[in-house]
Amino acid sequence: MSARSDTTWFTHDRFGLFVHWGLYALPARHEWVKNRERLTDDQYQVYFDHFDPDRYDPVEWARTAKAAGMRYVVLTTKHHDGFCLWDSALTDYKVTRTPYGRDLLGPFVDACRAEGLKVGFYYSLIDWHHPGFPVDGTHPQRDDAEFVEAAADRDMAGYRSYLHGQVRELLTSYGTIDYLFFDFSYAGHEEYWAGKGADDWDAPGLLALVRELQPDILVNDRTGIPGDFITPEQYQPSGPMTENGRPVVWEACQTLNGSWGYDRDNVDFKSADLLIRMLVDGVSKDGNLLLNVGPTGRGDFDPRAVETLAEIGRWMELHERSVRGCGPSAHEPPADCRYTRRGDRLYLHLFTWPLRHVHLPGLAGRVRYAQLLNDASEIVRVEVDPDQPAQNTRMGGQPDGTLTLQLPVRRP
Ligand code: FHN
Repeated sequence: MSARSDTTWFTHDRFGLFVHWGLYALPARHEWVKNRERLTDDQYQVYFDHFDPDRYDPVEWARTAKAAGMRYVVLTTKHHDGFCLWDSALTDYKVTRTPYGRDLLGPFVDACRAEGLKVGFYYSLIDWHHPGFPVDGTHPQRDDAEFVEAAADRDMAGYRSYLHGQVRELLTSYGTIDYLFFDFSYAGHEEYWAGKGADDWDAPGLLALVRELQPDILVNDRTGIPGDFITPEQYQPSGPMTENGRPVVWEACQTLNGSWGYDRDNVDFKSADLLIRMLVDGVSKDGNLLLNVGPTGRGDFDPRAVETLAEIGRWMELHERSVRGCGPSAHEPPADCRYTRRGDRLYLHLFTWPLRHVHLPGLAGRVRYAQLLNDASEIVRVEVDPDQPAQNTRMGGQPDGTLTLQLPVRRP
């Protein structure tokens, strides 16, 4: 078990930006395009030969993230296709050999730091390009016998050494890195593939290396052994998450439209309203939200993503204090509501509207003042006096210590 880092900044910040960017931005139809369409290295090479993101502007990325209320940014340094966004000494399959010709990570790190954002790297354990990696379980469609035999003869030990070497490069070339998202371990599947997990990566050795090089870094759980936080993907846990009965730090990662990489023709974007609810829901359950954008092959954020993040930012301008530094409340909220709490402040989030009243069990006599966050206008409390049940009922209160709030007709 590797020592765990201090997660205070992480559970304070609550909201981060995930960026999936690489060669797959050019086909622009999902970051798994090489797998899903069974593209050979030669067929995929065309994207390498035309990768030249002339509009790449990590300062703009960082400012967009910050304006949305995000306080850390996680960029794919290498995804499953094996393409490296930095000048790795261990491979030629890297951005400095493409027409773009320059390191992408250094400017990204500098831009995030300049905006006061924490820096995160994503690194794929899976590598469909490296000759040593047995491309087995990551090609679920490729169940043909000769494929499985071919996978069996790969030099996994050689790949493991490459993997550790690249992680060393990433954690020694760009100063302090705050967060590391490894991706991902997967179980075997009967006759199809052997699967890959902690033993294949030498996860204990890998995490020991990570903590030696970056003692304060936060590492996720996807090497196959526990890290500093767990990573529910594209779903919201039903409550605070635990491991062996103990609360664990967690972060849900979500796409805007079901694709992590830029997916030009996918119009199925989640609304800002839904994403804000996911953020609030997560905080109410002591979790974070890592929301993803897939930049285009020229380096721009998808304009649809920019608008969604801007709308979230407008909400955060007025409501940030109900998310930042907040966590769960011991009180059970009413249906379609969430509580977030920070110190003696309790924030009630109403997921349905309009309502004339909302009844808050167990809070009678415990709330000194209630206000709307957007304009600080008072919300009238209908106090409940257990000694005057008749009075309470007439005033719309409940004789069970429930606090009733009278809500404005106009939605804030
Ligand atoms: O296969 C990847 C996927 O492309 C994406 O990077 C997500 C992000 O968490 N992780 C894997 C799927 O779980």
